Amino acid sequence: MFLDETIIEVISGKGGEGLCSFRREACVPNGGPDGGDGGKGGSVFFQVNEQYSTLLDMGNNRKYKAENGVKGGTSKCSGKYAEDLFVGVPAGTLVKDEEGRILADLTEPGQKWLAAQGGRGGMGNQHFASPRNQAPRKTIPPQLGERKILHLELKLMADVGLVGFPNAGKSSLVNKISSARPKIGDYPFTTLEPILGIVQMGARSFVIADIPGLIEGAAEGKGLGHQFLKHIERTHTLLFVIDGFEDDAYKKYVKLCKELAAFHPALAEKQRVIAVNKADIGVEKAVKDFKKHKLDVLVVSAVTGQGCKELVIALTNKLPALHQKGWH
Ligand SMILES: Nc1nc2c(ncn2[C@@H]2O[C@H](COP(=O)(O)OP(=O)(O)OP(=O)(O)O)[C@@H](O)[C@H]2O)c(=O)[nH]1
Ligand SMILES: [Mg+2]
Repeated sequence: MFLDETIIEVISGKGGEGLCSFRREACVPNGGPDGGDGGKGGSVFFQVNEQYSTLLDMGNNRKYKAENGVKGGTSKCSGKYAEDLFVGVPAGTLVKDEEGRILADLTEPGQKWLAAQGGRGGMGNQHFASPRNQAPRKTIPPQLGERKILHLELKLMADVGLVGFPNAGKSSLVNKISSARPKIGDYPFTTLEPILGIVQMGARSFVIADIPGLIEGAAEGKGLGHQFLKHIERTHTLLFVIDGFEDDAYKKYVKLCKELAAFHPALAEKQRVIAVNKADIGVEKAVKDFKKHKLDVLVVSAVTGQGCKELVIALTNKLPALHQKGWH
């Protein structure tokens, strides 16, 4: 259900041509054949890169082509091998062919998979002299590169989980800051199952999970949200979404914390960001209450977009160090 997918084209390099040439030196009138072999074409490999968490991190390049091998030289010199091309993919990438057959399941950091084999270099005429033919013009042509269309699929794992009471505006925020378009409604329990969205910020991206609203007693099984708390157990950060228009917003936050701790103490210990939503209709009282309790909050409006950029930056700053490498 939560699939990130893309289709890419990989093309390996053609081998270099083998050369047909003959030794020419002042005192050797009929020099033998000395055409060198062509270099091998570059192969295309996929390699798991831990800095990537979604296929978007691969960038917009949908075509990966390795260089061709270089033609053989005179004096039996071989042409240069082309370098292999390594394409970074996130861990958990499944590679399929156009018919949907699984070709590779790339899970381990650093794991490599040969996506397209570089072509063998051609053979120069140096190899074909025989007693009957001292001046062969024969060469063996190089192998062409391979061209493949590959389908990449990634089962997304959420980095950030949204928690809040029904109607707080979780789905509206997800809608605003991510690629997902969950349903929004002015009634509780609009969201019935978790939805994942990708948030992109510059060259980096992360995954957020919108889950149904929690209600008091969720830990004992009331409402819907508790069934889905397990979906956010593996996230590293929780985004608390609070309806700041409500007078008892701070109290609701405390209740939410209690519910989470009752469900699983580890949830209460996760890093958190608190977003006081609905700034466009007035959240001053709520913000004051949070301040009184020395809690930092971000004031946002999912409707006008106020504070949403700051929210994305705050969430990005919570990404584990590994994710931040290569961040620019
Ligand atoms: N004025 C205003 N209304 C908002 C804002 N964010 C959400 N809403 C409204 O609040 C209502 C609930 O929004 P949702 O995004 O569906 O809330 P939710 O937290 O996902 O709700 P559940 O899925 O039921 O838990 C909708 O009518 C939204 O239009 C906001 O920033 N300002
Ligand atoms: Mg919702």
